[in-house]
Amino acid sequence: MNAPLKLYSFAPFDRAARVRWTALELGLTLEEVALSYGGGDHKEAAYRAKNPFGQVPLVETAQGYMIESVAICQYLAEQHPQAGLVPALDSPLRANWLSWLFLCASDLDARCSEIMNYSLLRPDAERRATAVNVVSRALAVVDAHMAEREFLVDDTFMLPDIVMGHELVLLSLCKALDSDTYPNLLRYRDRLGTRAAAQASGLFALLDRA
Ligand SMILES: N[C@@H](CCC(=O)N[C@@H](CS)C(=O)NCC(=O)O)C(=O)O
Repeated sequence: MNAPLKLYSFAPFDRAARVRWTALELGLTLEEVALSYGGGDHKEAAYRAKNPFGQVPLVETAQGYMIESVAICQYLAEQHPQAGLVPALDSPLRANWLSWLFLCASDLDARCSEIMNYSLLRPDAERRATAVNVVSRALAVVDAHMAEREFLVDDTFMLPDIVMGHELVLLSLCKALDSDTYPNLLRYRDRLGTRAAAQASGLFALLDRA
């Protein structure tokens, strides 16, 4: 059996959720290291020696420490290509797959993070409203994209669905994803949540408590 993948996180909803869900889709064994955000574990010298940015997620791989949630997910998915989360380099799906993955990892990630901050972590109604308004333009496009699809790329479950799924759960926790405005995204989110690995990740259980 391979050594467990050591994953550092704060909570079930932070960006480590993407790594956890990906690892579970790949059938990897995880060894979780829970850091205390409030207690400032991530600011301690011992942790900063592993990740000088003082953030999670962080994983320990055979090649050393690795940071950046989506990079970690892509790395793991490429190590296990048989799971089908990543198309081969010469696949005609690769360009579309990369476009969706980077949309999730850049613009959507930044907007969801703002909404999370201004809704729950440092509540600020005005800034929250601005962030919700900005993200609404992109979400409307994704909602239309999902009108007649099950998954983002080639109607096949792949890595961009995990990152998007995480962001949809965060938006839901912040009450920024209503079913009247985004009916297709809500159905897509719930479809993702039925996957065994998604359930085992603990991410979707948070919706029951929201
Ligand atoms: N782009 C990074 C962002 C990492 C990040 O911002 N992590 C948050 C938790 S989701 C964090 O560690 N925040 C603590 C801090 O910045 O002090 C990634 O995707 O991994």
